[in-house]
Amino acid sequence: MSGLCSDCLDLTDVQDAEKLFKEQVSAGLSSSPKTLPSRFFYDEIGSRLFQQITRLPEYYLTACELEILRRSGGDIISLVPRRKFNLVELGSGDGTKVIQLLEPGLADNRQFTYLPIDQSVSAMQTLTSDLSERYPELEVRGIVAEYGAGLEWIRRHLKGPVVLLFLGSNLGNFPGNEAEAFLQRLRYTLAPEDFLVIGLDLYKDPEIMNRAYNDSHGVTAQFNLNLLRRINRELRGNFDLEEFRHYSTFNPSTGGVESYLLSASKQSVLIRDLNRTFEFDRREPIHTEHSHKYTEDEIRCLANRAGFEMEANLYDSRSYFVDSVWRVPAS
Ligand code: AVI
Repeated sequence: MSGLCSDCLDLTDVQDAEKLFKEQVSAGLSSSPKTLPSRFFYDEIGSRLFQQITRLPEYYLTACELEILRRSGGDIISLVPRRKFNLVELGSGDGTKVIQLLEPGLADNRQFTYLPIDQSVSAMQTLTSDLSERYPELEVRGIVAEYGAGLEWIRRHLKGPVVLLFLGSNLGNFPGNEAEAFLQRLRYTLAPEDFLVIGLDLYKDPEIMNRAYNDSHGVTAQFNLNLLRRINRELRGNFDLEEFRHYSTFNPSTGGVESYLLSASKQSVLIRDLNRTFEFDRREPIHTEHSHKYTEDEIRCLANRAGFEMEANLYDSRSYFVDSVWRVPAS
């Protein structure tokens, strides 16, 4: 554990993270079809590219959620009993969204601590110092950690009611049944009458979804290709980024936008730290991300199965996105 920024707690285990990256790259590129987990997108460069994606006109998700929170941030805060509480955010990013809850909370003289959890030290440093400068009266404590370690810290250390924000359709990137298991973990972290506010992208016209993952500026392509750049840098790989192409498309059978990197030619790639060479056929895919798009039924079912009660569903004006407010039942 190390104190990298004054208002932050750093729970990162660097050795563990490096080991996991190595193991998962090796397993993913040895499997058929080849895969690389999307959780590894977010090194410093990837986190910056993702922030750029959120500002693209085609990537409607962020603008829709911001619209919802601008309108209803104050209502979410008013659901919490009038005593000191904790506003926890998993995967906090640049803070643009949470401001829509912080401002009404502060304006209403509510007592609370804001605890963002994010893997990126630099993103956390920027966020906590920006917020402290802008709102000197705000109590903020950043936690630099993977979701799992961050949640465990929350479960052990926090006293008082919790509102947990899990925004941006981040749940949609969990593979298959891991999403449900993760929601159960969130439920276990929370106490009776705590709230989870979960942002989910809704199933809509595939053309709209396809445009969001194939932006005209090529930022999403760079974001996807950055996985290979990261392997080159951290595991001494020799991927030629010009020899791989970004490909994303909605798949109605899986209910998600599936993203791939396609090999432009038959080629061999050496990853020195793995002591291995991987062979690629022309147009062979590496599956890099599943971005799930939810139906209303799926959302209801997820909430029930994880043991939450659905309190409210907040939609943007086009009903592209929902912030669903779930409560842990009273014991
Ligand atoms: C973070 N996550 C919800 C984004 C998504 O939409 O799946 C990541 C992303 N991938 C491509 N564009 C954005």
